[in-house]
Amino acid sequence: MDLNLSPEHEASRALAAEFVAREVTPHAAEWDRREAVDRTIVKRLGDLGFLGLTIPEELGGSGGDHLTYCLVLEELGRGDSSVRGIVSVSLGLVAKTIAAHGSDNQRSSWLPRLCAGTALGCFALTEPGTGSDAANLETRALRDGDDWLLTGSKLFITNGTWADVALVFARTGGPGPRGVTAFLVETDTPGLTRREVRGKLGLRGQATAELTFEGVRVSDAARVGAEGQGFKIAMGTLDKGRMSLAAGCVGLAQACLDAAVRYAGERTQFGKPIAGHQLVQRHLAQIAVDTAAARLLVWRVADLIDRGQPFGTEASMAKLFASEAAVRAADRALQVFGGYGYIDEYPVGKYLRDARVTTLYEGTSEIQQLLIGRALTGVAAF
Ligand code: COS
Repeated sequence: MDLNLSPEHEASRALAAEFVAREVTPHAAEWDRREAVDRTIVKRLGDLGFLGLTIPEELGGSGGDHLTYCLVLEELGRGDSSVRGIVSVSLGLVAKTIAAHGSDNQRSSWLPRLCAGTALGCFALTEPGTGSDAANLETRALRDGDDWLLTGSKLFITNGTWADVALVFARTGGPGPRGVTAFLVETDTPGLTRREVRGKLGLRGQATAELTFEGVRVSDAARVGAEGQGFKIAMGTLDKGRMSLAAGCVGLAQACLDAAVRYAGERTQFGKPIAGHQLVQRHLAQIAVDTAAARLLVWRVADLIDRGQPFGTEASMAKLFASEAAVRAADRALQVFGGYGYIDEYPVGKYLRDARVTTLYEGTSEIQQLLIGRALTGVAAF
């Protein structure tokens, strides 16, 4: 591939590729049609160590560096974005936050299960009224003796109906980012109800939910980090999450390239395979360049993290470019397929539907551009 990867990196990627070829790709279209991936996939992801990557083994994880994580996420994204999303959220947004900010008790009670795939996590930040403007979230946590009572609503929560634990961001203080605190809430706590969000354009296999909190009581031991630190925890988590999503987008774009090249070799028009038509080759070349460039941007972020360097702006660049590259790749692949791309006999229509959300979630393309712009100029334009 593009860089001289170590044998360990190659082995992790090969393991993920083999798993995807055997257990994901053959089922992806059916999961999409029935709007649910097979839930047993969660345990399989845990058994293979994919839900514990980068979490130290002594905390129940499978170790490995962030490049390994990105290689695996790329392969999962190549197979099915809904499956990739399970890992991005339960590991990338929840387990990693517990590892970084959780108490000893939170780490020992959740990390072994989350990493093994016997429990699943969801990240409850977005609300019906606050998406990009996350610092103004309205879900409240009020003190009641030694406990907290949570009231409010969270929307578009990946893994929401499947999760055993939700990392919830709620307002414990005044307005703005400094009034937000993070809590780990078990999803069977009384007062917490979950509703599946149906009718999505893509990611149909993924469990996406609205969570409603009506006086949900949690003890102070459920608080993650200090009071008022929740927004910083969420933003730090999302920086790495953006890399994970970008890695998935690389896999999606690669899947588009693979499908389009294969089809261009098989489909004949004007007396020759369409691969022999210059304008078709142009589409293939553009997908290939987009995919390779996105991959290198992702690997740069992984390398920065593994060397302990700042990486937030680079993560925004990778997320912005890779998500838009995935949408372009899927659109071009569909163009190569012509009418056959428009029916679900072939996978490219699903790729386009799955790709489309990636410029929206984990920070829209517009938010990424504002973050990059602020880093360049020192001026916040939001
Ligand atoms: N890591 C750690 N701390 C961070 C941080 C990061 N990446 N980004 C911001 N912070 C801190 C800041 O340092 C600041 O701390 P102080 O109060 O000590 O100064 C605080 O958080 C507030 O930061 P900021 O002023 O930048 O917050 P804003 O509300 O102005 O804007 C944006 C933040 C718009 C960038 C943020 O809300 C954002 O990223 N929104 C998109 C949300 C998103 O991705 N949603 C998808 C959810 S998951 S599907």
